[in-house]
Amino acid sequence: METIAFVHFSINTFTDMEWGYGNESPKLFNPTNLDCRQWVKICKEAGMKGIILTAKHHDGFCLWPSKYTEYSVKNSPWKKGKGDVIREFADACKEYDMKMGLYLSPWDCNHPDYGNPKYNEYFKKQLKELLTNYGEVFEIWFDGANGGRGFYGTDKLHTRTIDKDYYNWDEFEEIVKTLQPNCIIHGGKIADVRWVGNEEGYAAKTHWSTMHYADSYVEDMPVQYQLNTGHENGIRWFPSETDVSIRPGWYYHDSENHKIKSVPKLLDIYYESVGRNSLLLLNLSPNKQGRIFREDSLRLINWRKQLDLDFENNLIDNQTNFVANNQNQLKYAFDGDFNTFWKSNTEQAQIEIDFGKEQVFNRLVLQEYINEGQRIKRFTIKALVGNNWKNIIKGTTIGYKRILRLPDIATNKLQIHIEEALDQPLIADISIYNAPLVLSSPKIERNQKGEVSIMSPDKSGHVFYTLDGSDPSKNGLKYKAPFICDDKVTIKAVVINNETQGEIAERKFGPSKAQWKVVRQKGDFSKLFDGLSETTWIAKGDDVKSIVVDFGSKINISGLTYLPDQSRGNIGIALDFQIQVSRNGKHWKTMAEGEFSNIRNNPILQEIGFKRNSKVRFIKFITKTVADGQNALAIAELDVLSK
Ligand code: FUL
Repeated sequence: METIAFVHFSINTFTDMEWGYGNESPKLFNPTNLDCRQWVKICKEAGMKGIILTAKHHDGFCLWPSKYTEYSVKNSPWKKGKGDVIREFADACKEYDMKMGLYLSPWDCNHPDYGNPKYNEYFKKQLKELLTNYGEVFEIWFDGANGGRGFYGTDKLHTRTIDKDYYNWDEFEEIVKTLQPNCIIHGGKIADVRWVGNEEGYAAKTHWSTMHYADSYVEDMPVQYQLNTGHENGIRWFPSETDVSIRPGWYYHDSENHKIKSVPKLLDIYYESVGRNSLLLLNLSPNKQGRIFREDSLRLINWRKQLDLDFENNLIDNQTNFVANNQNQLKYAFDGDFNTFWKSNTEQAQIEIDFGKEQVFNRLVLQEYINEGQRIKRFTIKALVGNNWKNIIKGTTIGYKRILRLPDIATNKLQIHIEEALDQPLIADISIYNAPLVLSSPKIERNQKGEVSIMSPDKSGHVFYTLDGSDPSKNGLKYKAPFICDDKVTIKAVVINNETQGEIAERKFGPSKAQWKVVRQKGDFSKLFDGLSETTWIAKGDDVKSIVVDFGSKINISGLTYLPDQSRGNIGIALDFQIQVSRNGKHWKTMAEGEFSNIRNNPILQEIGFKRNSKVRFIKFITKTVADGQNALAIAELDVLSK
């Protein structure tokens, strides 16, 4: 299927949360203009082959009028309690010939029985409802996040944990496979597809569709890493799904409207998921109206348009000649048909492609015939440059699809050397393209001194910017070198190359940080305030669970932002917070307290707003729990909110 969509829409859309606690009133669910047809139509145009909708998220609120709970659309004002989002969604999918999938969270913060065995019965009944009443379901998504803080039908926020055998997975599987024999299961012990190990949108370059069963995973290696690469000798066909959101969060938040991923970023995600033998599951977040926001849909459609351009013209045509170690049925590797294949007679293989004239290319698509497994382990691509064969790139796995993104290469001839494989390679298809240039969206940064830099990897073209929130244009300010702008400001920038314009980047900055210091602690604090998400302050030790910042003078603030470590290892992620402020560094007042939702899997910028503005000189960020029990607290950037 290559690309499918996720839709996160529920009570969280109305409470501005990522993880609800299960006590949010169903009365809050009231989309003013819900239109599932709009979601499906956009996804169809964006080339998605299926859509998975959150029927029930961790808060327990049901988008359908389940017979087994009152916590659903039937107690919401939407359509006077007579509505059924799943029905509307199913009808829309049918109308547009789109495959329908459903997400059903096992974790349920609303249900009083959650945590004791009885809850399994409730879950099974809900599963049956969803798999019986709405037509064919191509995938059911059971989320891995399980147990935590919620109200669970009480009036107290508390934590419930479950043991590892809590769910009756075998019974769930029987229900799914009986009611919907073709339905793919994500999650739990009965999964058919695996999570890719992150929510950032990438599979590892070496990516096997095979894995061992969980009890044979490699010890002392993070599970997330193993999911990201797979196991070369895994005995189980367990391909991955790369789930990532078009926005920082999974649900819609007004505050993230300027953080929708750019087309170049979405292209990177495609190339690092589909292009690495994974399936892309890209999330959309309908807003309170119940519609996908204009900007998100434009990004999505423009992304697909660009992909269509990238793969518009296969440079392999009637003029192209091929030679291989085994000439027999070689044409099947070039017929654009995934169901036919060329089989090498040896485990090492070599294919030469002769264009018959010079061609410029920058994309090479390789596909194995996976019906008989994934076999290729190592390969090298060579091109004839002048009279010499030059190594262009070395790679490892291929699988269903591997897309190599290369700099422009001009050549008459190309060679694919398969150097190592688990068995004789079966090549389903090879195609070659010359994708057009896509201008990047520039990166805007401000350091502690207030110096602003605007960077773009595009050598051709110039950067233009504005400081007043308006859209930059060719006639506006042209960026030449870093400049000082040390106050609250919104900066927008764009790359323009003759008539071609990239996507506008936008950053909002708060008050000056020039005088900010950290009190009573060691370490390189410059990393906390340098405006760079890739540098991180790390404090090791059990006792380091807090940090105090002195602003140098009193400033007016309305909250704090915390950017967790952004490296792929994600060290020292705080799971909860308490924020205190002080005018003098002696008397402290607590302004906010709570847990970060989904921060372990999706360590995006966390914004903690205060109920009131406060004029203070000191701020203290305290955490009780660091992810994975680590003895370290790491912060890529600390900043304040100021209204
Ligand atoms: C995660 C959940 O906790 C998020 O809220 C989201 O639904 C994502 C797809 O999976 O584990």
